[in-house]
Amino acid sequence: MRLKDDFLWGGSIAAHQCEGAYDEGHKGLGIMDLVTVGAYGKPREIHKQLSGSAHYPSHQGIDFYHRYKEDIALFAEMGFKALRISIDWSRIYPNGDEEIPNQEGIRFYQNVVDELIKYGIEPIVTLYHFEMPVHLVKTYGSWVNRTVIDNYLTFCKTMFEALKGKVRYWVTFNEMNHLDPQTEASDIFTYIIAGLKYSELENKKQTLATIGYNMTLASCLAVKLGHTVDPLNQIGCVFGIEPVYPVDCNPINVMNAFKQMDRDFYQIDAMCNGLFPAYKIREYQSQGIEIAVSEEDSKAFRNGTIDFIGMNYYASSVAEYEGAEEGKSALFGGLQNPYLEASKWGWTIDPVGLRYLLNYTYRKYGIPIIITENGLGAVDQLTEDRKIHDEYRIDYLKKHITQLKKAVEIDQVDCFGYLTWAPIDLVSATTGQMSKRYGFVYVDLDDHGEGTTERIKKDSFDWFKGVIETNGEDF
Ligand code: BGP
Repeated sequence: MRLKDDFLWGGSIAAHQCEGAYDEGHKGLGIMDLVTVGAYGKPREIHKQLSGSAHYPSHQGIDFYHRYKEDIALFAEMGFKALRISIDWSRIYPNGDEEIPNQEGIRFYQNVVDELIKYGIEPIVTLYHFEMPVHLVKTYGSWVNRTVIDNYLTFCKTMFEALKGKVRYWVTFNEMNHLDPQTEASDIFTYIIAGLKYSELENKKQTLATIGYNMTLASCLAVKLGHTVDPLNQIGCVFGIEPVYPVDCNPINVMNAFKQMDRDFYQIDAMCNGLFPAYKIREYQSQGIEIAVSEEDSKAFRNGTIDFIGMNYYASSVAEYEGAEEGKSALFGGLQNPYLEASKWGWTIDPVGLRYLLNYTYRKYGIPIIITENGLGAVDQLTEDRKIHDEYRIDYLKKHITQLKKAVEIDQVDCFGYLTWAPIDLVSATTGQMSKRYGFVYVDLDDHGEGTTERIKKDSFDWFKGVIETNGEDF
């Protein structure tokens, strides 16, 4: 079986990483508007409020807010079939809990979606990609509080209605799976997902479990809502998953790897099986964590199963030896795999891991999967004649697409799209850097926000165009 004729080739971007214009169009302050750029190897700083001397990359992004037409035209030139965007919650409800939405924010996303449709590009819309209004964190304590679920649903309803008939594919959340009470989290990760600093949480395990539960519940309720607004809506959730390999074949280490990888799946279990998994509740109870699933919640899980799974895939990890304090992902300085190379930021490059993950997930749930993010963060050199020869990026993507095709053609996985992160350079989520570049299109901006913002096609631009033209048959 070949890739489907309507296979969705394209890319993914997120509002807070590309739009900029953080205080235009009556936008409120979002949590990512308070995070600075990090130096190499150093985490980004998180502020409680705007501080004059700090440099906040999200304040200008790559100015997509004003230049979206130009950028979408470039995606169309590559022949994109789909673009995944996110809606910045704080553009629609500046504080998150108003009764009336901000029309200017709605209009902006309607315009972006219309622009995509103009070129026959399928919009895929993420409703939560780390863009929570700061006010919701300050007033209600973020996802720990169920009031925020109601606020989120109000926001979802507004967008389902505003884009009805134009958007068919929706994503409730991006990567809610990174918070698990079993693992020591980094400040930046709990902050990105929920606007809270890990080191400042009082009852860490209970808080992370509650957030994980409430977000899962919110996703299920949003799925139900979206299906009610328009039964034609296809609604999924996106997870950032790394295959976790055992460090050797000692059974205890194999068990260790299983446990570490399994942590990322309980929410997908809930969303696909229509039931919050009993094993998770029992595990929580054994650790003194209380999660109570009411009758009403059970009904919400039952009625809110997803239509597809979105997978963000960058790297695989190696589990620590039994007895090690905790398992760290390769994304955050965990053990390196001696068989694999890694990017400058230490993320392992593992194309076969993509085939493994697609197989693993499809066999577990049997519903369609779309790769919602995959790409290589690298430092690109602009030559004197203003070109970027990014053969390393082409090599990375080529190898991953080859494995994806094996998963579809040999292993019969139902995968309906491949979206690269990110088709245009934008601000990195974990580091805040511009110099960690992913795009087919170079954006002339440095880590300090200096530059012309000019867009320049890299060598990978024409290469990816060819991939799409031949539906992945020739590249
Ligand atoms: C994913 C996020 C994206 C994106 C990507 C790359 O986890 O969904 O928002 O940023 O990672 O990460 P980074 O930008 O830190 O290189």
